[in-house]
Amino acid sequence: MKKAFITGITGQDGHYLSKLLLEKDYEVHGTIRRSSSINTGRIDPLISKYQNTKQLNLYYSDLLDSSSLNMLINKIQPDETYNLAAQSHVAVSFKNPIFTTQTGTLGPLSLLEAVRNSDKEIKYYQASSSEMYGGQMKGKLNEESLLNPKSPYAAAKVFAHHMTSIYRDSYSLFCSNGILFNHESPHRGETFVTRKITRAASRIKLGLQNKLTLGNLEASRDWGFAGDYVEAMWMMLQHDTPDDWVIATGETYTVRQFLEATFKKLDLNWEEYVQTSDKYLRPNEVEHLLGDPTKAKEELGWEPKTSFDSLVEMMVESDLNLAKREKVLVAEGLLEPTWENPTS
Ligand code: NAP
Ligand code: G4F
Repeated sequence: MKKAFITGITGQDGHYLSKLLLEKDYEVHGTIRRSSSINTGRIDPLISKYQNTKQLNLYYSDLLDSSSLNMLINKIQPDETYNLAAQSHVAVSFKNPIFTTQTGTLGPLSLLEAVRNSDKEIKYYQASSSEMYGGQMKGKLNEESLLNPKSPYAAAKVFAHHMTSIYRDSYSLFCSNGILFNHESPHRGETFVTRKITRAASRIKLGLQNKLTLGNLEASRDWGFAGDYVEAMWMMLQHDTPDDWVIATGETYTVRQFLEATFKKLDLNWEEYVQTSDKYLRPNEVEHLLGDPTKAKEELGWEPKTSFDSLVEMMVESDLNLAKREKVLVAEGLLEPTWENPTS
C-alpha cells in the first residue's frame, strides 16, 4: 500500500485528491489546522467511510510549524507528498501579505527540507499556479512562458515554484510543479468568483437573496473541474521523471460569461440582480489567463474531461440543492435568513 502525505487536505483539492488516492488504495495522511469552528466539512464523508480502517489519518499541523512537518515526514515516511496548503485567495493576499508570503514560501521550503533530509526517496508535488504569469499575455501560456507575478500570493508561488526546481536539480530529488489554471467544483470556497456566483444565483432563485455584488466582470479565466485536475497531480508523480506541467482546458471565459451561463441555467436574467462594487476590485488585477496543456497531454496522457457548460451545470445543481435545504431551515426558524454573504 503506497502512502501519501497531503498538506491542505481540508481544501477543495485536498478533498478530491484524498478521495482519488483512497480509491486507489493509498494510505492517506493529511494535515489539518486547529480552528475555532470545525474545518473538515469537505472530507467528513471520507472520514466516516474510512473511520474503521487506518487508511485515512489526520494530524494537526501548519505550514509555518516546520517542526511538525519534519516530525510527520519522519514518522509517516510517505512515498508521495502533495503540498496543497496555501492562503489561496489572491484578493486576501493583498490584505494579509505577510501571512500569505510566509505560508507560501517558508512552508514549501520547510517541506522540501524535510523531504531532502529523509532517508527514504519521497516524491514531492508543489501546487504552482497560473497566477504566476500575471495575465498580460493574450496567447496561450505554457511551461516556458514568462512569470510576472502581480500579487503577494503569486510572488510566493513563484518562489516555491523555483525552489521546487532548484531542489530537483541540486539534490536529484523527485520534485514536480503542477502549474494549474483555475479549477472549480461544488467544493470550491464560497468567496472565489465562480462559487460566489452559483451560490448566489441559486439562493436568488429560491428567494433567499436578492442581489449579488461583484468586482471586475471583464477578467477572463481558463476554468476547469477540480476533479479532473487532481488526476493530473497524481499522474505527475507516476511519471518516469520529475518536471513541470501546465494543467488547463485551453479555453477562457470572462466573469460576465460565467454569470450569464449560471443565471441562464436557472431561467434568470443576471442583469436584474448583479451590481458591481469597488470593494471587490484588486490593487493589481490579472486580466486574462489561458493555458496550453499540450505537454501534459503528450507526456502524461492527461486531458480535461469536463466542459465549461458541464462545470457550470454541476455547480448550479449542487448549490440549488444546498439552497433548498437552507430554505427549509429558514422556514422552520432554525436558521436566520441572510441576504448576501457579508464576507465574500
Ligand atoms: P483551498 O480550498 O483554499 O485550500 C487550501 C488549504 O490550505 C486548506 O486545507 C487550508 O486549511 C490549508 N491552509 C491554509 N493555510 C495553511 C497553513 N498556514 N498551514 C497549513 N495549511 C494551510 O485551495 P485549493 O483550491 O484546494 O487549492 C489547493 C492548492 O492549489 C493551493 O496551494 C492553491 O494556492 C493552489 N492552486 C489552486 C488553484 C485553483 O484554481 N483552485 C489553481 C492553482 C493553484 P483550512 O481548511 O483550515 O483553511
Ligand atoms: O475566483 P477568483 O478569486 O480566483 P483567482 O484570483 O483567479 O485565483 C484563483 O485561481 C488561481 C489560479 O489562477 C489560484 F492560484 C488561486 O489560488 C485561486 O484559486 O477571481 C477570478 C477573477 C478575478 O479576476 C477577480 O478580480 O474574478 C474576478 N472577480 C470579480 N468579482 C471576483 C469578484 N473575484 C472574487 N473572488 N470575488 C468577486 O466578487
